[in-house]
Amino acid sequence: MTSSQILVTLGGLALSVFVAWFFWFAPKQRVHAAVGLGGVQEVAITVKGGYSPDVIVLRCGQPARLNFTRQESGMCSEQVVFPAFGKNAHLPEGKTVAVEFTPEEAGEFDFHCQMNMLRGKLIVEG
Ligand SMILES: [Cu+2]
Repeated sequence: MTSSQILVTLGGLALSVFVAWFFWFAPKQRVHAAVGLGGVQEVAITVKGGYSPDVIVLRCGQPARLNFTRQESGMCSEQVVFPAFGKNAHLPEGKTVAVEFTPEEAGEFDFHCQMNMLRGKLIVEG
């Protein structure tokens, strides 16, 4: 190994550690949906290296609209999936895409990118 190879390896390691920290230990942003016109609970979510906010509190039995705006071009975050609600959406860069559904039962439900790398959570309160 040359010294530059070692540097690249160390840089890669440092990056991996940072990514692991970022996904597992970084403080989560928790947000309650605001109820707007027509009783729709709405939240704006920015997609950039993750979902922000990534913990969203919704009320049960009320229609919800999550407005995703993707501010990056990486393939990873191109798609957002809500397995519990049978929903997914394509997120073109720079556009706001609404995902709409009505949570019918209380509980915690994950949403994630297609590869399950970026993750967020919906907390539905009864
Ligand atoms: Cu991904």
